[in-house]
Amino acid sequence: MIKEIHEEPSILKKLWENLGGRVFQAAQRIYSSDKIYIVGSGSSYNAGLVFHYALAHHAKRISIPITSGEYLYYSKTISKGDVVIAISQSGYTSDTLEASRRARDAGASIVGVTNNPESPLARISDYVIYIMAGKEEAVTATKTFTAQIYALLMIVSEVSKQEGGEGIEDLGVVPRTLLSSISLLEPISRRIASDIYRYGSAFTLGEGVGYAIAREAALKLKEAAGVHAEAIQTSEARHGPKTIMGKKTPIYCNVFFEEDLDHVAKLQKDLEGSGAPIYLVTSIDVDDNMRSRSFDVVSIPPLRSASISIIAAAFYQLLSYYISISRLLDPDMPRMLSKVVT
Ligand code: F1P
Repeated sequence: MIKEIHEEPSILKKLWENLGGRVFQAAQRIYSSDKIYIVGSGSSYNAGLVFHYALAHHAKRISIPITSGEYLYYSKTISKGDVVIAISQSGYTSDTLEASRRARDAGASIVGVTNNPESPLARISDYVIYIMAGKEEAVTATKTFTAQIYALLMIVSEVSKQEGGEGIEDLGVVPRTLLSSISLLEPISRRIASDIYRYGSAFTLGEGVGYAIAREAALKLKEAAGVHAEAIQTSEARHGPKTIMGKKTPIYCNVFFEEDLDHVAKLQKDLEGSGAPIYLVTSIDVDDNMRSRSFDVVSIPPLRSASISIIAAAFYQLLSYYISISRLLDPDMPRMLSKVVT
C-alpha cells in the first residue's frame, strides 16, 4: 500500500502527458448527452462522486451518481442519448459490469474508466479511459483511486471548456503538488496515527468534493485500519450524528473552500465541551477561533479547484496506512476482502 501511494505522482504525470485524445472524445460525448449517469462500487463509486460534484461546479452539468448495485432502481430512466460513466479499476466488478451491460442494451453510450484495457468493462465500453496505474497489488485501492479522479477531472475540464467555461486550470500542477505533499504529509499522518490508533471509531466530514473524499477516507479507515468510520456531510452532522461525537471519536473534517467555513464553525460551536478531537484537513487559512476549537490542523496545499480532492485522498491513504501499522494489521490484506467482488 505504501509503495503504491508513492507511485501516484508519476502515474498522474503519465496521464497528463498521454490521455488528452481519449479524454477529448469522451468529453464530447458527455457534452452532447441528454442525461449523465455514473456507476461504480467502493472506491470507484467515491471517485465517481468527485466527478459528480466537479462536473456541477466546473462544467455546470448535473449527473446522477449510482452505486452499481442499485442500478436496477434507475434502469427504467436510462435510454438512447444518455451516457453512463462506468468506473472500475479492475474492470471485473460484477455489479458494475451488469449495470453497464443493461445501460448499453437500453441504448446509452458507455465511458469505461478502468486500469485494465483488456477487461470485460473495456470491451463493453464505447469509450475507454485507461488510467495507466500499473498493477495494484494491495487489495486496498490507493494509486488507482487518485488515477481515476485525475482522469475524471481531465474529462470535467474538457466538458467545461466545451460548455464555454475555463476548465480546471490547476490540473497540470497536480502531479508536482502531490509529490511535495506526500513528503510533507507522511510524517504528519504518522504522528496523528500514533496519537489516535487506539480509537476504534471515527467520523469523516466534508461537503461537495470534500464529502466524496470523506467517504473514501472512511472506506480506507475501515479497509486498511479496521476502524469503524462514518462519512457525513458537515452540515448533516448537526442533524443527529453530533449526539454521539465525543472524546473517543476523532473527527476528520475537510475544509477546502470558503463555502465550507460556515457549517464547520457551527458544528465546532455545537461540539464545544464534548471533548471530540477535531482534525481540520484544510487548504485554506482558517481563523484563530476555528484553530482553537480544533485538536489539530492539517494544512494541505491551497488548490482552489476539485483537484484538491487528490491531495486530500493521499493524506487519508497515508493516515489509514499508519493507523493500520500501529494496530499491527496488514493494510494490504483486509479481512474478508478481495481485490475483485463478483
Ligand atoms: C471496487 C472495490 C474496491 C475495494 C475492494 C473491492 O473495485 O469495491 O474499491 O477497495 O478492492 O472492490 P473496482 O470495481 O474498482 O475494481
